[in-house]
Amino acid sequence: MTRYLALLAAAFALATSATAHDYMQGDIHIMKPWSRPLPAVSVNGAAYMTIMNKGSAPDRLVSVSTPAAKKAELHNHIMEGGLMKMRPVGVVEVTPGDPSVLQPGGLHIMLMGLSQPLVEGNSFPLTLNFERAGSIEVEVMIFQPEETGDGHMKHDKKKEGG
Ligand SMILES: [Cu+2]
Repeated sequence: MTRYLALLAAAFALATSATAHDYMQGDIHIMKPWSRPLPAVSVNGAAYMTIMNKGSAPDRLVSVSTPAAKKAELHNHIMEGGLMKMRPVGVVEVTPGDPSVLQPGGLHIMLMGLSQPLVEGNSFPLTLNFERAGSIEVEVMIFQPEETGDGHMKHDKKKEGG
């Protein structure tokens, strides 16, 4: 009986940590940091999340770092001559009442020079440095997102050259 209860408690803790995957520090609220699983041969990856500012003063995400990659950069996708291209951005503005959504095809955290394969079900730590809220460490969950079918995530891989 005691053993059963212990197992139940462990299962509950696991379920809770998997669903409540949010982080709060100061006015900053970070929701569901995630990354796509990638084969071991992949050099670069990307991390996504939603960042909300619950305060009244604007904040800015100024840099990121992770032991999972040699270098982590803030990137955006822009259309240039009919092609989607990635460009580093200096900072990500986090405006009160206007969530900053990092997602495939848009703003993202570029992981350059992966130090480990991104295996589905695993996770890795990522530190986000904000101008006002300071440093926030989150755990990035690795999973394959369900296809949403809205089409805006699509890349033209032939034109982009990979
Ligand atoms: Cu990028």
